Amino acid sequence: MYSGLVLRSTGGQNLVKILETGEIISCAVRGKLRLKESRNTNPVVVGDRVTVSIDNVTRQGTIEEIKGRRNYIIRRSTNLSKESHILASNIDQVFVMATVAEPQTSLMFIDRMLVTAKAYSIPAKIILNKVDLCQGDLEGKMAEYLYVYETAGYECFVTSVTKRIGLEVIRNALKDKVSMFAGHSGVGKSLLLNTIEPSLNLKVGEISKSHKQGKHTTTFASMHELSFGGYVIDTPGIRAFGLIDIDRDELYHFFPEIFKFSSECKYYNCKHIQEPGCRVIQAVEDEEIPYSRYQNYVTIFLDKDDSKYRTDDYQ
Ligand SMILES: Nc1nc2c(ncn2[C@@H]2O[C@H](COP(=O)(O)OP(=O)(O)OP(=O)(O)O)[C@@H](O)[C@H]2O)c(=O)[nH]1
Ligand SMILES: [Mg+2]
Ligand SMILES: [Zn+2]
Repeated sequence: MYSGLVLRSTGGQNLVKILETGEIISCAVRGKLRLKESRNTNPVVVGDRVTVSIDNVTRQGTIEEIKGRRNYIIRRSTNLSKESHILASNIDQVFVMATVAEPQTSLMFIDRMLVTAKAYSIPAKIILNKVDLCQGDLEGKMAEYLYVYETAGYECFVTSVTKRIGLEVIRNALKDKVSMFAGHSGVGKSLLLNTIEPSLNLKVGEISKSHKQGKHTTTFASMHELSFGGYVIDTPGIRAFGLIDIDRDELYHFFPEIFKFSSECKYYNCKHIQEPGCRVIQAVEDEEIPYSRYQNYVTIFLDKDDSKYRTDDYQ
């Protein structure tokens, strides 16, 4: 038996790096394991640590066991479906990549991704890409995004991948870590990774002229080893991010700056919606908490769609 790291998992075939030998082989999944995990759309996910047996003659591998996941990031597959989907597991940090143009990422989309990362205890950082396109109004918009997330306490990187601005500091942040990249289609995830590590040769798409959006060029998540240490996970563009597994009353725990002020609220079980003596609301008025963050907190809190708060126990 060998220890493996899942680099890719598509259509029943899994690309696994054998840690003892460094060899990368294709592996099937042992039938009983598929059955056990059948509630999930994909039993094996990128980032999984697995136990593998290898046939001496064919060199074909079989995944015999999935080791316990240190963490994972999950989302509802689509807005309508109740299905959930693990994007990747055993992640050290997630980079939420956003752009204010071509395509435009909303603050709500970023907030939902940040809530999810926080709920799974995965540190999140924000990349604001395509700063080269930001003139006039867009320059102001970029500054607003930067203000919102820096005030909220997140580390932000402003970049232009095509003009090679701001990339060195990201490269340094990737060293020796497992980093996942997520965001809408077309924000530049794959091009950024190719630029930092040219040997990756990931497929890069175009922006549609009419919709100013990406064309879903990356179609499956894949993990790649970096020559200077660490791994990156490129993921397909996400249209909308459905939250799951979150207890409504705990939602404020996942907005770090709201959580920080909540201990000073008058009522012990304050939900920070309209309670008297709410320190969070005071902080919003004093601009210590960005208004958009608070507004999105309230919107998610009041959202009637209960499936958002549905609990699933994956492991
Ligand atoms: N102007 C400008 N264009 C960029 C920048 N970064 C990426 N692009 C362009 O954006 C387009 C999409 O880039 P990709 O790397 O394929 O985007 P992606 O996020 O991987 O998209 P999906 O795989 O569909 O999720 C390409 O045409 C890139 O050249 C940038 O900093 N500035
Ligand atoms: Mg891509
Ligand atoms: Zn409060």
